[in-house]
Amino acid sequence: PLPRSAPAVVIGTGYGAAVTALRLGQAGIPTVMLEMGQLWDTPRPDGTVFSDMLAPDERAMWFTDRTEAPLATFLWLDVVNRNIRRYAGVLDRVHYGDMSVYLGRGVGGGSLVNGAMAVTPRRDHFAEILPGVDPNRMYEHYYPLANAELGVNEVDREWFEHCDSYRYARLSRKHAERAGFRTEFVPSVYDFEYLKREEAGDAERSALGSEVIYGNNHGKRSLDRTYLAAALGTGKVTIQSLHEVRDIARQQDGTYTLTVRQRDVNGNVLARKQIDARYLFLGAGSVGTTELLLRARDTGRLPALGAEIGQGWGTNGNVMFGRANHPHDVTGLLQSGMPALGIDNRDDPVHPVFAEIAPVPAGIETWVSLYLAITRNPERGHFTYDAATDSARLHWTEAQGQPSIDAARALADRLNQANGTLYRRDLFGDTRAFENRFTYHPLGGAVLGRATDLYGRVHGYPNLYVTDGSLIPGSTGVNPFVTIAALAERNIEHVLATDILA
Ligand code: FAE
Repeated sequence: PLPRSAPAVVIGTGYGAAVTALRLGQAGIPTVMLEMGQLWDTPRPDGTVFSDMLAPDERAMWFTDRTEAPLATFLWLDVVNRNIRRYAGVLDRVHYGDMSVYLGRGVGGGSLVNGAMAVTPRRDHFAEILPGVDPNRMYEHYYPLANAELGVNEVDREWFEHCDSYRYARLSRKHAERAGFRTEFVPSVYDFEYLKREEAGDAERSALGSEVIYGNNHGKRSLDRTYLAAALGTGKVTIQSLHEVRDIARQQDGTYTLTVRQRDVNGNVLARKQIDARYLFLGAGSVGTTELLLRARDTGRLPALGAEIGQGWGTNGNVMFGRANHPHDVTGLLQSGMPALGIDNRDDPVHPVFAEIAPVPAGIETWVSLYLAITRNPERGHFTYDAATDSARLHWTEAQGQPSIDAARALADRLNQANGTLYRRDLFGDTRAFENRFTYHPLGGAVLGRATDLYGRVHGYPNLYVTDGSLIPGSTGVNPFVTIAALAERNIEHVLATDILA
């Protein structure tokens, strides 16, 4: 049961939240974590906790009647998605007009559904996005710390060169080299030794079993196996799943009172509860944290929250595209769902791009080379609170996604010219070659140094902290979770020493 009060409450169980809870627990602070999604630890009779991408069931998505995969169609056919029952599934796609945001739901947040790519940004990019943070300490201490705790590993290069799992990546590398581009190996929190055993037939298939965005049954070091397991191991941290925080208010004495809605996996409301906290940490992700703060401000519960709440949001320049390969260039029937290689054209002065070589784990030869490009789109959106729906509304137009397309096109055109190939126009529902109407990497909304001080303390409210991707102003230049974790490590160390243990 939910206690009536706790010294510290952490909202969410994603990267920022998990790091924060571990360090609070180690410092001996009793901490309650509140997570709206479910705890994914109970296998069905067939042994699976999650469903795969080829036969998704209700576990795949958060309260929707049909799955909504990023590749909407194949040969323009609606063969990708499935009707499902409404249920507290693991992947959410939140729609805001011209933009939709993919999010993980469950104990572990985005770590349950993500591609496991654990990339540390270049120092110059980090210094550019977070100028108030000492990069020396980040690169000497907090990045290595986060990488170690997350269990980041690298693919065996020798195995990579002849395995079946990454034939698709080697093909894209060949095409990239022909176009004069460099590729770079991508570290991962998927256990590459496990992947080797999958390919050898010695282990249950997960990355090789078309599992990724709807969760992995094996092989992935998601947060429930790393930071959250360690946090629970301190004996000071508890996690309440299927508990969604709706409102945050503050008492005269500075205590925060949260209103929490408990639901079952079918969405039935079981109870409304309250919990008081002396220290409150928001780790509900860019979208979740921003919505909670906007609602608190605009309903008058935390009226001193400033105009910076909701600002500085970006897509990390995400844009997806596919190329049509020649018949002799096969990508392979077996494709690891976990990318291991990216095209690194970040030095391009006009269109810097880091393009992950993504799998199409369809189980058939598709002749598609797929990419998720991360571009430096300077456009920023913002959120406002909509009283009618009691939710946050994102202001972002399709035109704001155009710089991402321009950058990706510069790279992709060169790939196609050098290889005599064309775009695939059958993948995104219509005939577009570039899909920029969704993001996997929502960032911003409560930006460090603007909505908060340089350690995530929310302006105007003592003992209220932001710990997650909302601190980062719209871009990391690479996949963001290592940066979110490392920044959370930095901030909680300072907050513990200065505000809590002092
Ligand atoms: P996040 O992980 O989103 O966790 C927030 C948690 O809070 C979630 O569990 C929510 O359910 C919960 N929550 C929200 N609102 C409430 C509320 N009101 N009450 C209670 N709980 C709440 O936050 N990044 C990489 O670096 N590499 C990748 O390979 C990669 N691939 C991705 C693939 C997919 C399909 C997706 C969706 C994302 C991917 N990402 C990847 C992004 C990465 O997962 C994301 O940046 C982080 O998970 C964000 O971490 P946060 O701590 O901000």
